[in-house]
Amino acid sequence: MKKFKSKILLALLVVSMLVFTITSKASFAQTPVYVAQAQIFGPDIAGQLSLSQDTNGTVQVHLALQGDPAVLTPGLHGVHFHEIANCDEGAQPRFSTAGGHFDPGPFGNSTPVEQNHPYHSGDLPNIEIDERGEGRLETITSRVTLYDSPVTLLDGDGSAIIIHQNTDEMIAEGTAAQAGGGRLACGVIEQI
Ligand SMILES: [Cu+2]
Repeated sequence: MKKFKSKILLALLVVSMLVFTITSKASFAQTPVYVAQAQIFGPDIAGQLSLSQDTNGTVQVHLALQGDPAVLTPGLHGVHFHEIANCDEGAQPRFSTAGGHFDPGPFGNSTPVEQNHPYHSGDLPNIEIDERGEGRLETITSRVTLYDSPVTLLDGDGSAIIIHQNTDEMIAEGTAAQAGGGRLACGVIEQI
């Protein structure tokens, strides 16, 4: 009788494990993942941005940059999402067509950049560039989405990523130079 009971228990265990495996696989398959990318360019600089977001809300940010170390100098460079998907290298100043920092609201203020900085939706940590002019930034942000929402990067006029000449010192109500200064490189963010 004892043996029979343990066999039933074993059978129940196997069945419940099977059910768990099947249902967990099904729920994984149903989880939507949103992805976007940008090809980054600037004088003597190239790079790649990859973004992905699942239903837990955070956006995974993978940024890789390579450039002439005389331009993309070793050290920390400011990185932000900017409010318009327009990277015009010939604009004066360069890449000003991308507008200010992405900051849709409800109390958003992208221009001048000092307002709301470093609390803009589009503000990101600096990227560290090495002696060879190369660097990677791996981070997350919960301030933006890749799906339809009040803070989606893929809004009517799209968004861009900008790499700055200076370090973003993350100073509230500081100067434009303290928020990164000139624009070295830009990439239009596209859904894939
Ligand atoms: Cu910026």
